[in-house]
Amino acid sequence: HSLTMAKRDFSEISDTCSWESPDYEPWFPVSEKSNPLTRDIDKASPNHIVRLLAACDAQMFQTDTGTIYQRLFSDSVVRTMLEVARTVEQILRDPEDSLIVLSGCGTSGRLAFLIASRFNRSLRDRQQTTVYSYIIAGGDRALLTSQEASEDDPKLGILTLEKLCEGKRHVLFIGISCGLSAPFVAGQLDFCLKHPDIYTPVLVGFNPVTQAREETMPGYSLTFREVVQRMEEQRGQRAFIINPAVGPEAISGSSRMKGGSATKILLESVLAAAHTAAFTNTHVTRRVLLDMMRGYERVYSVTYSHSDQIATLLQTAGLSLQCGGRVCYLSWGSLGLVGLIDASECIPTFGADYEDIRGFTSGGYQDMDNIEGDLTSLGSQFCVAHEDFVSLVLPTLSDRDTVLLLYTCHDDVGEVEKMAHRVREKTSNLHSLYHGLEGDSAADSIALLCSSVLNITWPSSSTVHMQWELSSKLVLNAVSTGSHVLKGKIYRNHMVDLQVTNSKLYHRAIHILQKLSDVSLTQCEEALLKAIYNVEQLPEDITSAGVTTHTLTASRRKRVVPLALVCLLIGCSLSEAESRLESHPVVRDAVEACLTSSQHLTSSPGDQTSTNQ
Ligand code: F1P
Repeated sequence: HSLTMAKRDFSEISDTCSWESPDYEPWFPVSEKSNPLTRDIDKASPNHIVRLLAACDAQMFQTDTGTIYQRLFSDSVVRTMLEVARTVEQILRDPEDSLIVLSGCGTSGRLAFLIASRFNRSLRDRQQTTVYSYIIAGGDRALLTSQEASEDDPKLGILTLEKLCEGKRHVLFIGISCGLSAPFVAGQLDFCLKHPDIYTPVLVGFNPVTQAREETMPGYSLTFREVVQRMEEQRGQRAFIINPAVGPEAISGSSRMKGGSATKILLESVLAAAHTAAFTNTHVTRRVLLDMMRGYERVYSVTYSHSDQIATLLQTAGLSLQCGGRVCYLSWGSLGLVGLIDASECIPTFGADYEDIRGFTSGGYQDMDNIEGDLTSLGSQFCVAHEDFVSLVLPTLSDRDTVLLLYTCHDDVGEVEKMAHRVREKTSNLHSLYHGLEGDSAADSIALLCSSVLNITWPSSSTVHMQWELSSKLVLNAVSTGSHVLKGKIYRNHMVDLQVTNSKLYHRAIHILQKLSDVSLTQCEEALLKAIYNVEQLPEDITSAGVTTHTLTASRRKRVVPLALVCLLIGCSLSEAESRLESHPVVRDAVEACLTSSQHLTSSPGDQTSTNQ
């Protein structure tokens, strides 16, 4: 029922210019293309934003349309998933000296952690040896903050993998890079190919192999694409590539959204199918795998059948951000990590302050089970327990702030209610997201304290926890993305004020500048470098330096892309661009004001299409 409802609801949003056409932004891989559906998301109402996000997410489950792109349910993809699941199954049957490593950068590393922890917990519950481990570029602090520079280092990837796997006889290495782009992961995959006696590499990403990144990697002789080509030569035996296309992100390049969701769907389906087989003494079948994937498709539909409530949340969060307030996610149990992850991604994605959207989880680090343990001593940003919320945020909480409770029927509802009362003393802007099972009823006492309630009911199943996580991820992604759209952080469907902290983001910034200013890539790169180094002329030592030097410098500067854009649009100096940006603190307004005045400058006096500001 809900599936048809979701399909009907979003049918008005249709894609007149398909991203699958070979002529559509051919210079970009799918993961970096702009989604034709969301071209005007920056001007949409909260309700419409949710509908647009739902339509984009629906692309994850679209079937093969006969183009060059294979999709989640394509035969070739399911077949490879099945092969990987069988390898996992073998390891589960004979776990001695074996390891399954999930590795990635940024969101991909966070999901590696989330998935590895979940399946280790499931092994522990069965009194089995744990076999999973994770690697995130930049170490555990990257679980909560952006450490994107390590992403560019293939040798660091290799060293970390070697150290983790010391003494192992068999390692199944799952490298996740949504864009088939992270050098950290490419180095690890290449290392695995060179040691086939121990390592079997699996690559998970969402571009065709022909769109893997071609740029040279610092201190390495191969490109990501060349590593993938070598994997292809071994494909199906000693190397596996799972790379369906899921369509461009709603906000261009924001792979934390569909990229992250599809990673979760793919890998959890593979691992859950392997666990079922190993512990029921059967073999992994295509049916079990497909059932899992269809289950996730239902999660998508059920979640977005609550679009109106999601829109309410997004609107209230947007209002908080607009008036300098904060948004806090207070989660219990397994939803804790999902909240922490979504909140922490706002810093690199939207240039947000860590206090803008912040997550807290009931058990703090005790529940997280991360390799490096309690990270609280690293600073306030790493204080993630409910106690921290009570001491750091609660005292100054007001109606300007939004608080969202996230819990399920498996959590201690009494605890949730206690917290709801404490928050309610400070703000009436309290909301809840609750996942329950068919047959049980949500706690009315909590609902009475909240100004909006989103209750989702699920049929009972052994994998329902993972479904709750995905559902919560979709809701929170919509809330954090939508509220930043409402704050004016997005222009069309581009995040213009991105942090240029690694080479992928450096190149993305140049392409955004090119798209919006319509001048050559070379001119855009020059403008970007001037903004990064804060110079009006580029000396030889800057132009001859490498991208790593540029991104290191950029990480200490603010608003470099908007600055470069204003310079390009108006042809002005950096200092003039600075003052123009100061008078338009909202990036979208600044861009629009410049576009209007540049149109005015270039149009003939009688041109009626130019708008005078
Ligand atoms: C990894 C990643 C993203 C992050 C940002 C920089 O991307 O860290 O998670 O949001 O875009 O890159 P990928 O290797 O999964 O493509």
